[in-house]
Amino acid sequence: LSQIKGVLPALVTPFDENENFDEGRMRAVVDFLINRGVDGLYVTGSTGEAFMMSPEERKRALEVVTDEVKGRVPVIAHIGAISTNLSIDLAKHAEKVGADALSSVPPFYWGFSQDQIVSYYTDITASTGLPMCAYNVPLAGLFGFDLIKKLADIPGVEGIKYTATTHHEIMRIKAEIGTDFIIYSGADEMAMSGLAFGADGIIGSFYNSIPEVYLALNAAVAAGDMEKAKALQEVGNAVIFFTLARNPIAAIKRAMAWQGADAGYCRKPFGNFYTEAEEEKLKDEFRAFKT
Ligand code: NAY
Repeated sequence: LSQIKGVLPALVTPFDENENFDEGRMRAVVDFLINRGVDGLYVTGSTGEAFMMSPEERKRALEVVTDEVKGRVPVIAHIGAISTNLSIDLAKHAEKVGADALSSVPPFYWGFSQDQIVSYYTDITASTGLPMCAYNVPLAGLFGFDLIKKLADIPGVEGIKYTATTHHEIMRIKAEIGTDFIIYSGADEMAMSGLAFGADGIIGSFYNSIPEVYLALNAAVAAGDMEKAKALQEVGNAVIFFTLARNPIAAIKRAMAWQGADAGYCRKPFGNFYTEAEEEKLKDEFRAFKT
């Protein structure tokens, strides 16, 4: 994971009007983001609507991405599922089709014990030669520092995608686990503090639609220009907080379409902006939006 740093969109998965995976749009989106300078792609995560897709569809989406990327940027494949066997199947496939790293949410829904979560990551990382980035996200149940330490001891677990907002823990991970344990900050609205507290990169939904803001923010933090980073974070947050109140993934997909890469539509029960009138209303609301 030490080779994968910077700004990585948690890639959207384009679906067409009938909710079928849209390979053409997927390829166009990948090129659009690489041309805009992103440092890598995080595929079939929560922003990629993975949990609304069948395993076959997840595999197909990843195949299309790695085929289109052709090694231009690193690809992290999110292979998380509740069943270890299913995750292993997805992980092996990800390795076969050329992903550079794996990531996984912990098994969720039933409230698994720490031992069960450790076994889950141990079994998956043993099944391939790819590095694993564990995924600490409130939606799947936060780890807590003790569990992060246990996960970091598993051979192959080389880092964490840290989507919790307790950024002081980023410092603690670097101090107590080690600076070579790679951390990606996952809350876009706090990208500046994640990076300032020591994260090696940022992975998030809004790097699909406004990557330049965050590429500039990442560079500003690296250069120690906190005034500039703060100003950029404010620009990003205006977009984020507007969007979060309005079917965020669908709105991000339309915002990409307005910029030349039509990312299609979401799967239900997410809503969509299908008509021109709906899109115009969204644009009007955004013009009128004050943070
Ligand atoms: C993924 O797996 O798609 C992600 O990386 C998601 C990261 C996002 N967090 C969640 C909980 O969806 O980008 C963030 C998030 O959309 C943003 O910070 C706005 O809250």
